[in-house]
Amino acid sequence: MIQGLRTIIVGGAIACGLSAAFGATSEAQAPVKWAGDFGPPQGAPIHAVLTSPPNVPPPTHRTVPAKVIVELEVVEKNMPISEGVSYTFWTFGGTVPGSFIRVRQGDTVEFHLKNNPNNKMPHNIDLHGVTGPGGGAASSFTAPGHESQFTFKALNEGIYVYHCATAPVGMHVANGMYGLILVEPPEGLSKVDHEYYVMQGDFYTTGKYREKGLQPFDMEKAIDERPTYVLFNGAEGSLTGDKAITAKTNETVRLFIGNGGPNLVSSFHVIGAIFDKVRFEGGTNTQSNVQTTLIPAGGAAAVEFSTKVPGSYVLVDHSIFRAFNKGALAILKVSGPEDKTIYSGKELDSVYLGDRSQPNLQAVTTAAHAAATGTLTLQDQVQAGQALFAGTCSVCHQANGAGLAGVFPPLAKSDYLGADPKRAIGVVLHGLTGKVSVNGGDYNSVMPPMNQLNDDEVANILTYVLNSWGNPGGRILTDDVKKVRAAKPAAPAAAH
Ligand code: HEC
Ligand SMILES: [Cu+2]
Repeated sequence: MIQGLRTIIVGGAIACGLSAAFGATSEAQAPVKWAGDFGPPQGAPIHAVLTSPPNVPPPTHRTVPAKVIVELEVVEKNMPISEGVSYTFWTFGGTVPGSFIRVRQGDTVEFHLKNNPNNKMPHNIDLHGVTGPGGGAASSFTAPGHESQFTFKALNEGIYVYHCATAPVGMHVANGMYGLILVEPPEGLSKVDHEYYVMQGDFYTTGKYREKGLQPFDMEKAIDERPTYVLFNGAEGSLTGDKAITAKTNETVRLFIGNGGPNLVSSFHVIGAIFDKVRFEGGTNTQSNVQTTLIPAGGAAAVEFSTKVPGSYVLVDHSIFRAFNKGALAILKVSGPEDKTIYSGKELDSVYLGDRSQPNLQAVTTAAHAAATGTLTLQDQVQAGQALFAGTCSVCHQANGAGLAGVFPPLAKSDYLGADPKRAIGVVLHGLTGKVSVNGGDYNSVMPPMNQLNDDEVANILTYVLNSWGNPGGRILTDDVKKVRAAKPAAPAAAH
């Protein structure tokens, strides 16, 4: 009875949600606890239509909750990021942003995350539309050549970001691991002539803006929040020229605009258009007559406007250097007859084209304090190193150092480590690729450089490793790390 009351109060915010909830309750004979839960899925399971940007799947046109199966594959691949410049993107479904997913509020979503066997990294997915730990991240951690499955009920309607949340999280996001999932309200969204999918992201390469060739990821720039590129849909020119999105005059356009970040907040603006309606922050409320809408990193909005005058409308991040000097520029081309009463002519086209997780922090604090007082004992180092290991290395080598057969070599009793403990410093700073043999097992994979760690941190992590899980003991000092770092400049944090 009390729970029923709760449904009424919570559901009262959305009239349609309320009536649908009631309908489902009486049919299914099961009490429904939360607004947005319209009872068990009905009918045969449906395979979700996934689309690549800038396309959006069609409306579900459903009036009852269904079981929806989503199959998403993570693919690591080289793609152009600008003219003559390529980058190793990590993608959900082969594109940046990842495939667009569309479900209806109340749907039960069975999610399959596949990690392509040619990939080098483990990945997972955190969907902001999920109610549950990590938004699914906890249940979807997937090694290369594996598949994970978890199920959630889409309780809240809205337009939600999803992203990879595997450590180092910032690096996975910076490499393009984000996308959007739309949870339609039960009555669907209002009909429009065009829906498009555009997502902003900031990118960090060791070379300068438009420096040619395959450009590696630059962890230092990422930490300093100094992007080389700020882009819509993962590449300069992804939505200009022949690839511009299009509409005719006197049509309605809805843009689902996401911001994957990892760092920047977008001041999203369409030059020459006023948004009639904005679902700001992706939520239920709308705002009218908006010029520029803020889209936080890890957030999204749906903007709507009508095309009254033909011409090229330029989508920008109005933090304007990003548009003209870092690539944050896309075009909506509107064709059709002029309406001189609204606009006289003369287009503007040519003018404008021109993780640290808590344990880590604690560890750093402990170590910094210890260093400041000159009391960094072996025990201090091991303790600081343990927390850092948990936040940095355990995602691959596992918390108990056992690794993952055939994918990540063990650090526990590692004969590779035992043969020469100090070479582990180079492994952490510069990464490791190519064939290695550890305890009789062969590995031929990639460990990305961890050169975001400072000398203290590397020393402490390795001291912890050497003193754990039956390893021989020993100590790595900050000075040892300093020497290795100086001897060979840290390779860019590339992961290919
Ligand atoms: C993204 C996954 C990943 C992370 C994170 C990672 N490693 Fe590795 N590590 C690997 C892989 C893969 C190899 C084997 C590389 C190869 O096949 O050439 C490896 C190899 C090693 C080796 C040499 C082989 C062995 O087992 O003794 C050491 C030592 C090592 N890693 C230490 C670390 C430490 C310390 C950290 C944290 C600072 C860390 N790794 C973080 C994936 C990772
Ligand atoms: Cu990932």
